[in-house]
Amino acid sequence: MASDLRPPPYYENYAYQPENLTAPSHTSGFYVCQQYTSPYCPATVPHYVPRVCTQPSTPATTIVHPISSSGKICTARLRKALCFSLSVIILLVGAAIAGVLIWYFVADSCFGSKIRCGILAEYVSPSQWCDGVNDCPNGEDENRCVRLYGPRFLLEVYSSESKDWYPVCYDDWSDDYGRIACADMGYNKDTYFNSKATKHTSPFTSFMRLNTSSEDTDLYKKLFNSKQCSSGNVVSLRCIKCGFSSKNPNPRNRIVGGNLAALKEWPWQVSLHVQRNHLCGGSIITPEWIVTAAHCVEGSFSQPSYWTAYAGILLQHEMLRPLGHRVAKIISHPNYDSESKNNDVALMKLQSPLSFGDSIGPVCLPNPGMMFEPEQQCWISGWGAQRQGGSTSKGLNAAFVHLIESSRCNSRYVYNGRILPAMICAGYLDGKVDSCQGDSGGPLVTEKHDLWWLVGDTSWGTGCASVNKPGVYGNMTQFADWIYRNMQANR
Ligand code: 4AZ
Repeated sequence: MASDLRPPPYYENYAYQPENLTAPSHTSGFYVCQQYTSPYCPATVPHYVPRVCTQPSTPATTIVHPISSSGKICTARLRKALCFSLSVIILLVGAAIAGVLIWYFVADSCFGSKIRCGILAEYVSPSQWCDGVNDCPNGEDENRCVRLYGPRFLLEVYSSESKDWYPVCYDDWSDDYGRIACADMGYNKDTYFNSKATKHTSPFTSFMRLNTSSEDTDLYKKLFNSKQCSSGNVVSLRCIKCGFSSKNPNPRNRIVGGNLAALKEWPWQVSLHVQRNHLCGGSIITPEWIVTAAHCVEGSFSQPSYWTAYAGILLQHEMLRPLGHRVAKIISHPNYDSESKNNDVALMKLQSPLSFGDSIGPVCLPNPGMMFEPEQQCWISGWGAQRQGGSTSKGLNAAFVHLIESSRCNSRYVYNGRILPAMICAGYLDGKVDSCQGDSGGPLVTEKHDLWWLVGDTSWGTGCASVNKPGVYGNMTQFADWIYRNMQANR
């Protein structure tokens, strides 16, 4: 969290790397020069340049020499034949790769109306989605047929017949059905919070109703389309008690830059350590799942065994090994681009669940249909540096920021078109308050309808708290569906 205006050094901030960590090895695939005392290797090469030894070239007029004592002679004919067969092999392999690629990319358009199951070229028709029958090899077609809509968590079910989402009538609804729907979204049954009846308001003209007399055990096969709900109520479903904080209501007109946080204010905040060093932040979304940035877990940092997560602790020196939670699995967004930082989100699954209480608890993932104001007031938190180029902080800091519309953030004087739909800007164009190195992966949250929602994960920015260079965050509304699908598939 940066709270001052420091002059340059001005540099592109893409990822925080701690100073005292063993650098991941990059030797594989390169000839490391030091290993050879070759005159073709430059004596000193900057560390970040892959050091490739140039090979001594043979002068054009070289006479062929015997190469072994067994008397084998490398004749020009032999070389020609070898060259020819090598070229043929390379051509064939190239053609095969091109064929596979063409099949992979063209198949999509050829199968026009069909929907691809997963990453493999398996297709099913739209009417097979959410019809209660597993048609895809891994059942992907039955995976996400239920969703929570808007700030009131309205339960909606997808109808494969009408290819649309419908709210579910509260008539005959029970907690048992609620648990089934939550499990289908990837939640564990024991985080289930409640199902409530909510008055439905327009624009719905069609609903899903339960047929309790149906013999079918499958929830979705018990549902049928109806023009109305007899109770006049629809289901509002909470799969987890998320978004609660003991934060004191803050005067809205006061800008807070890098203030020390209190323990129960940001219960979803975790500190992610590698080799006992804080490296990144993260946000708790369930007892087992943490949302962080994909750039935190790039390359060799993608190994779960490197990481330990600390929750409910404010001070770094209090984060002792036995209090940490080991990481079992890391899933990076498949479309994360390390150059543009597009889709900078990743999930960490913990080996053991967190115990929730006042100082440890989940933040709510934004539901589809949730609207944030163009300048929505938000908070960022983390143990990042308090000034550009500084070291990470001892205590957790939090700062008040507001969203900045993408059109403004993309202007020539700000990020000049580098803000993509999966990114969101927050902070101040006049600098002063911002996230900084070490805050990456941590939360950008907002309070709405008395709950706290995860709006973004700290991703990048040019410097920290510099004029016209606000913080850039992963846009969580774009990632929620990916998160649910992965929680569901990795239970
Ligand atoms: C980082 O490297 C980082 N000022 C986080 C946020 C910002 C810059 C860098 C935004 O963790």
